Amino acid sequence: MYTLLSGLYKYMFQKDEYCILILGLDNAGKTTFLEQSKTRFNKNYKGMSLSKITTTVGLNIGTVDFGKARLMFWDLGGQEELQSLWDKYYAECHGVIYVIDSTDEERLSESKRAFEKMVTSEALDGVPILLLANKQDIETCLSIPDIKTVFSDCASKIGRRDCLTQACSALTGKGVREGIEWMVKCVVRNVHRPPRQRDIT
Ligand SMILES: Nc1nc2c(ncn2[C@@H]2O[C@H](COP(=O)(O)OP(=O)(O)OP(=O)(O)O)[C@@H](O)[C@H]2O)c(=O)[nH]1
Ligand SMILES: [Mg+2]
Repeated sequence: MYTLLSGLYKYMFQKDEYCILILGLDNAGKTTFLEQSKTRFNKNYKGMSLSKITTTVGLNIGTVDFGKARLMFWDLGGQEELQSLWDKYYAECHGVIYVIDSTDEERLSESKRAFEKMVTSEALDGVPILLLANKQDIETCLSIPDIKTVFSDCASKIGRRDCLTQACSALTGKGVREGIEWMVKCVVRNVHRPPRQRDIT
């Protein structure tokens, strides 16, 4: 009887919380992606105007619920001097969304270097990674195959964890739902990083 009641309590008043880091170079579109996600998935969220977003110096936080799962997003600043802060969050996170500016061919190798450094961190072993090829609404952007080719030599470092490259426009919202739904599926099935239980009363 106790087990039944505690199970019912958990079902009704607790969420499985998963922390998702949003990383990538400055100007990639991380905060725009976070705002777009909050607006799309939270019915009563009155989003800020996407054009008013400025560069992130600290940390932006946002949550999105998917049934019993709650994703807690941590959006960090991508400027070079802020990248040294990224690894402080690795041990606590359940998934990483790595945002690439598909229009910035010049900085693509810089983005790849930052990605490689991140993905080789032991504290992120087995954590699913979503590579978001952002700004696909701009006609002159690099295609997904082009980006995959540049990142292909990271394959051995990515290893056997879940990893997906997803075309996206944080500005228009295209690809945002697909990316987040994929991430939910991956973090829920990853037994190596169980969620935190959070009361929602
Ligand atoms: N066209 C287009 N512009 C975008 C898209 N996503 C973001 N932007 C623009 O790119 C610029 C940077 O966006 P942010 O979301 O601030 O980038 P960020 O990655 O959070 O940057 P930092 O906070 O400095 O690390 C802004 O002018 C956005 O409007 C997109 O999908 N399409
Ligand atoms: Mg930002």
